[in-house]
Amino acid sequence: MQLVFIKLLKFLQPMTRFVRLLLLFSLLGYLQSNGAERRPNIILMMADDFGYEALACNGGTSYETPAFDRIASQGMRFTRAYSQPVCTPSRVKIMTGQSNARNYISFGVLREGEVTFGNVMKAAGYKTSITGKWQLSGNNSKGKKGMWWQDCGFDQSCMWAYAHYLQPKDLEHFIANSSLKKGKTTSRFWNASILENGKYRPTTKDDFGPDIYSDFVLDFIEENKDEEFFVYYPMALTHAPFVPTPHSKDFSIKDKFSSDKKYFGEMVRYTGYIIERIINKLEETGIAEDTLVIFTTDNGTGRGVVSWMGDRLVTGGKAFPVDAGTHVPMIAYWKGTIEPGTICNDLIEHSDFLPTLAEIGQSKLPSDRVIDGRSFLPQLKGERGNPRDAVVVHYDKDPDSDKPKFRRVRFAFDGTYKLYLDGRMIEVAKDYLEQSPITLEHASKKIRKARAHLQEVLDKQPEWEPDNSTFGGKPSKDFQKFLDLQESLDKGEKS
Ligand SMILES: [Ca+2]
Repeated sequence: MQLVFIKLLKFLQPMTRFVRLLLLFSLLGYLQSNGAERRPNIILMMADDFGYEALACNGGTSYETPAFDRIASQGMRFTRAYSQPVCTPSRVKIMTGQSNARNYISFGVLREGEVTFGNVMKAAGYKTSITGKWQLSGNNSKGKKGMWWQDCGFDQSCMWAYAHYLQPKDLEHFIANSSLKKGKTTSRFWNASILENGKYRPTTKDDFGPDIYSDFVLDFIEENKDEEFFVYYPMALTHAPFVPTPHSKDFSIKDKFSSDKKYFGEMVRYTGYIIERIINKLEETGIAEDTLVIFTTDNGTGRGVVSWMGDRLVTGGKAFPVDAGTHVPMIAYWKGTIEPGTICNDLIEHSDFLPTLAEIGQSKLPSDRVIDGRSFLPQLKGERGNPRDAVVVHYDKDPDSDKPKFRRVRFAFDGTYKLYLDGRMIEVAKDYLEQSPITLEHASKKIRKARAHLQEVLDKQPEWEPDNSTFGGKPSKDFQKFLDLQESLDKGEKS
């Protein structure tokens, strides 16, 4: 090797400095592109309205989730992943790696000019695809513009289309041919309204949207098995309406187009079936070891759905900053890299995904903005990494509203204690409904220390003085309903 190098230097000597440098750089580039290992593919799946308690492998006891349990036993299960309490806030946070305090402006809107993980992975040379639900292109009611998936780095797409995504003639066609009740404009499940690579794709009452979205992912894997790719799959399941799946038994056509909470568990189970289909496809195409699959969800289970975790009753907490609204499942599968059956207790929040993906893709993070997340790639590889000591949730679903439906809150949570910006401190596992804040008067040294630490975390956040005056110091109407339901169920259980 040394001899080759000396010969090379002798060969380069008579040339100008510029030509020498040019040759050296081309050689380095050649070695890098040929010697470098293939960067892993990434498939990120995020279900809709699906709390931690829904999975048997997380200790849930209401539903059978065999596919999820198998995937967890072959991969890594995260016990402390936290989302925003509701859809768009989570979607903005997971895609941009930033706290909502920095870039969330309105429901249904991803602010123009944002850099998403789609942009980051595409810039790194990945083939990209998105499938499922978007909800970020603007809200007609408030006239705020958002971004479309094409602007966010996604080359291929197969999306559930809200009415305003469709051209008037396509919407007319959909309404004329759909099995939905009048007034319901589009469907995400049976007889789904779909835009595939920008074109309206007609479906029938026998087509189940989640099958179409996942078939699209399977085709994308097949077509790109020799490339480096990133699939973002924000799933339509398990949001309302609660409908039977193709695996459900004895259901009528009416059941397909109405909603009954009894189907929630079957939708959960079907979500696992879809993930397993994708993993099987990776095996079949021989790229399972080159592909990281991550499953998580955007927020807690829909309100009114009641589930059990042993003797703990959990009512769906979507849209509330309590545990039932923000504690979400997270499972990673990566054959040959993740030690099967690992449990990771590190705190994870949605902002951590973008830096993790960027590190895997060896791509650059945007340098002109603060990224709040930190990569959990080391943990996936079984290393200690740089786990966070608190998750921060900044929640203001409707910053542009004078009469918000939900309280505006911010908290830091260390996995045991939670401190709100307004000073309330909660020990989560002892007070899931957050009705008995800890009083400092009787607080132990340990609690005082935790509080000081969480206060420090909050102090590092952008300044904010939320206006909650419309609530008059009381819980919001919806939160009161949630508390009442939980209380009546608890009583029923005890009597
Ligand atoms: Ca949601």
